[in-house]
Amino acid sequence: MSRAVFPGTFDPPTNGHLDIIGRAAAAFDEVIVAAGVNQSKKRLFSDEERVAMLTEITEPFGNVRVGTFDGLLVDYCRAEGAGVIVKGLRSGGDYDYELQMAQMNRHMSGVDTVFLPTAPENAYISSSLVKEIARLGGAVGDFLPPGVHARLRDRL
Ligand code: COD
Repeated sequence: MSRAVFPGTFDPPTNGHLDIIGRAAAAFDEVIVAAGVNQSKKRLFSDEERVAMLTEITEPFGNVRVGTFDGLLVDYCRAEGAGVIVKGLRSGGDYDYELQMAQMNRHMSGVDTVFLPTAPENAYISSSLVKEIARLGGAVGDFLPPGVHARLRDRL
């Protein structure tokens, strides 16, 4: 059985994340969407809120579950018996950053990373930009699953 982990901050989850989740779900027997928790970066949404949003948007997929991790990603993969990490790539910049982590993670644990190229229509979506635009009064409904959009509107 192939089990993959799709890790991220997901603050908040976007249509770009959701596309990668759906494609990973089609490629692997089981996918764990793992939200990093207790990390130093300041978040707009709490750990519980990010897990709730991820649980809601992954509900249609029968082979996806949501988890949280704190510490090294490879330790979480080992604990969950996952042999693959899934990452989405939007650009050469993402690739440069992700390649180094993929090689380091493989060196540490033998866990390999599979990169999925973003769908072109999601290539310019990032959680940070969406939050900035929303804070400044811009429309972000095109970039977010509806439930996530509603939560962001409430928050801001
Ligand atoms: N289209 C496609 N993919 C996308 C899009 C989009 N529009 N937006 C984001 N993605 C992808 C990202 O490329 C990434 O693969 C994933 O979705 C999650 O993105 P984010 O921004 O929510 O999360 P990140 O990149 O901040 O998450 C970083 C981690 C938490 C995964 C990383 O810091 C980590 O592994 N931390 C654990 C500590 C550790 O093990 N450190 C050692 C590393 S070698």
